[in-house]
Amino acid sequence: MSQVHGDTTVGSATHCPYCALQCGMYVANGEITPREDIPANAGGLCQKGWTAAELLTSPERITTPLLHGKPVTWEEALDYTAGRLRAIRAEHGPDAVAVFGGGGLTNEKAYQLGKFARVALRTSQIDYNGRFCMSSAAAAVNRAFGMDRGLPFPITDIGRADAVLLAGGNVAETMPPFVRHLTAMRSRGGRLVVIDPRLTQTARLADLHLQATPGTDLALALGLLHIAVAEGHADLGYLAARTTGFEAVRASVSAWWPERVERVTGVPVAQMREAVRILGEAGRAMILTGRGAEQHAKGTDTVTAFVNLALTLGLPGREGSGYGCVTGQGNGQGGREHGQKADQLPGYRKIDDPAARAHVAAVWGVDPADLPGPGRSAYELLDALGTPEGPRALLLFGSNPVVSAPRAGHVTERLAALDLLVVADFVLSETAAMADVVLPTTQWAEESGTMTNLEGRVLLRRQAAAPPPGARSDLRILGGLAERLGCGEKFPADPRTVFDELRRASAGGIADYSGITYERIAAETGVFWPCPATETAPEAGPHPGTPRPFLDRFATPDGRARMVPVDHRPPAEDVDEEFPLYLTSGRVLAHYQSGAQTRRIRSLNQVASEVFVEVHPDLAERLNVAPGDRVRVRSRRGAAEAVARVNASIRPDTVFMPFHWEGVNLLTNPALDPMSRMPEFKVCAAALERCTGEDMERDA
Ligand SMILES: Nc1nc2c(c(=O)[nH]1)N[C@H]1C(S)=C(S)[C@@H](COP(=O)(O)OP(=O)(O)OC[C@H]3O[C@@H](n4cnc5c(=O)[nH]c(N)nc54)[C@H](O)[C@@H]3O)O[C@H]1N2
Ligand SMILES: Nc1nc2c(c(=O)[nH]1)N[C@H]1C(S)=C(S)[C@@H](COP(=O)(O)OP(=O)(O)OC[C@H]3O[C@@H](n4cnc5c(=O)[nH]c(N)nc54)[C@H](O)[C@@H]3O)O[C@H]1N2
Ligand code: SF4
Ligand SMILES: [Mo]
Repeated sequence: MSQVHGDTTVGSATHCPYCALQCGMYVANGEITPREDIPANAGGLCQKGWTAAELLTSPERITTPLLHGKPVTWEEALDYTAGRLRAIRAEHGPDAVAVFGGGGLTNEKAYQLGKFARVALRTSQIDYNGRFCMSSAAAAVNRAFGMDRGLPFPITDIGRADAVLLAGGNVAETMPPFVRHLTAMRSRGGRLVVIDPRLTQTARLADLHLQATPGTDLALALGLLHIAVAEGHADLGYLAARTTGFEAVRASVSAWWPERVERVTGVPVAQMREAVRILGEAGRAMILTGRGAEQHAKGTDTVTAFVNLALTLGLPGREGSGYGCVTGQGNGQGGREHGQKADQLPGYRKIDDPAARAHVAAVWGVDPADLPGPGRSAYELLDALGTPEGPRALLLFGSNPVVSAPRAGHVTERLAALDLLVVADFVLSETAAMADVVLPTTQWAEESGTMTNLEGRVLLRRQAAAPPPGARSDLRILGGLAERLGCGEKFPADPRTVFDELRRASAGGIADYSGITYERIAAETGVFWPCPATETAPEAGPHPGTPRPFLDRFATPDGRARMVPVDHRPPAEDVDEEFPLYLTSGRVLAHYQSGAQTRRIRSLNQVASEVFVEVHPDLAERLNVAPGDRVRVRSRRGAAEAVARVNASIRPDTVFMPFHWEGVNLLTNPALDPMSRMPEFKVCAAALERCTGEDMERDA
């Protein structure tokens, strides 16, 4: 599609449909080439990015609405849906209808979905899959810094650091072009430390790999902090000037002497000391966390412990140093700012804050008293579906919980118990296949909108291809439903119109987008939030955006970072005789998330076509398992079969399964973090055995 003169929303320069790196790419006539002008990828792409256009024209694409599996017209699908929603609401009240969103949705969609729930449905029951993603890091940095921006610095700062500690992130497989920033750092003499129970592709790049037992990062961080204090690396001047609470934190780590931490984590004392030396002696250092450290029932406290370590070393708010969470989904950052979260209104406002309610209600043209309060968090919402107290209808945009939710067998039962399940998607995902109504949507390259990448840089995805007849954008679908619910005028389908309203709704909030326009993003290759509109002081010129928000002060009332003492505790479910192995989970390069998209791309599916479990050779020998054997992995929640991959890069007490296929989430433990409501995806107790001939016959 050629550039329409003067229209910034159409053109070949756009961004990848997948992860939070949001690599810049050109899409023209089905061909993808990388953009050089976007710093996150600067000319790089991973194989998922290179092949992303294939799904635009895939025969597996759905382009006709389905009602109970049968093709129907849009009028029929929307009339039916709105009629059922009205009936369910009339019989059971507004909270009987729930909404589930996704961190892959554009800012405009995430905003509109939150508004749709509160204004068109008047339900409190909305949450999204970001709860399963970076919510623990978000809770921890909100507590510490008063603001949650994944990386509070440009990604290129990483290349200029002298040391990086990466806890539980495998960027070599999850964001391959990210590696160039780590390589840039190392080529300048900087050092990389990685914490991971597996010797991953990322850990292979590291100068030091701490191969901790799953679920023990909190103890490890406390141990590193203990050593940092004992060896004189605490930056007392910085701590006095920029933080509160250090004394309590110092007292709380005194009991975490190195030998004790070694017993809990399996990491040798000498390696801990080396890690602290690398960080403590670096001029500029960074501590980063990924899902490995965060997706635990103690994820918030674990991230807090790493933040405390960073603060003790004097890193956050110093140019070139800091703490950051490596956000995951394409719009994982923006998706958590604009109101699709149960407790939230646009601009990263709290839904229970009267001033926030008044501001947003004015933008929406409703009475603040009519806005619902906070609803259930993602897993609690899924768990309540179809129960006497819970929602009876669910509208789902941008997630595939049948594969990706913890204890997915149970979640699938809950979805089946609904009176109405409506799924908007462009493929028939495992979840869409269960739906009463499937609404076929346009895809990333066929629509425009903004995405906020892992740095907090707001980017413009331009429309680069024409949508197939039959598909409608999520915004148009929401507009069509709103019209039938009597408030269509409040739900325009044009992304720019929605963005302009989002700007007003976010004005004055923590994530203030009011000074960001499509034109500015296009001209500047992105704008960092917060970026307030400065119309009140025109002589000051437009606000430049905020690449490094903490240089002068943190976003807390007194401007200081809050250090909060935390303590280690074992996983929600520890190993025992019956379930003697730690089971952890994560990703492989070729597939994205639940695989709904990438399992439908031929070349990616050829590289990785079935679920496997990684097993250490010693464990394999003990269990009489050979490479390639079919094995059964069991937990207290269920059982799943997988092909054994025997390799020495994993701890002998741990097995790993990717979650891109149905399998591992039949086993995972939905124990939730008390603050973030994050489920414990990254550790549960499991057992493994070779499948017998009988199993194979039964499965055949
Ligand atoms: N290829 C690919 N890339 C992706 C995605 C994808 O699905 N596929 N998804 C995107 C999204 S949404 C996200 S959130 C990011 C996630 O990006 P990452 O956080 O890098 O991904 P994971 O593979 O989930 O987990 C990272 C590592 O944590 C390790 N780990 C497991 N348990 C523990 C533990 O207890 N402690 C520690 N320290 N480490 C542990 C695992 O061995 C794994 O290597 O990736 C994004 N990019
Ligand atoms: N065991 C285990 N489970 C995990 C994790 C783990 O590490 N281990 N990680 C968790 C994490 S970090 C995440 S982020 C979740 C992700 O898991 P999911 O929430 O299931 O994410 P996706 O697989 O990306 O599902 C997105 C769905 O929405 C569709 N879609 C994509 N874009 C759009 C759009 O713009 N509009 C609409 N209507 N549909 C769209 C896609 O086709 C796909 O079907 O999984 C979590 N589950
Ligand atoms: S790293 Fe992420 S954004 Fe970049 S091409 Fe791969 S999937 Fe797309
Ligand atoms: Mo994620």
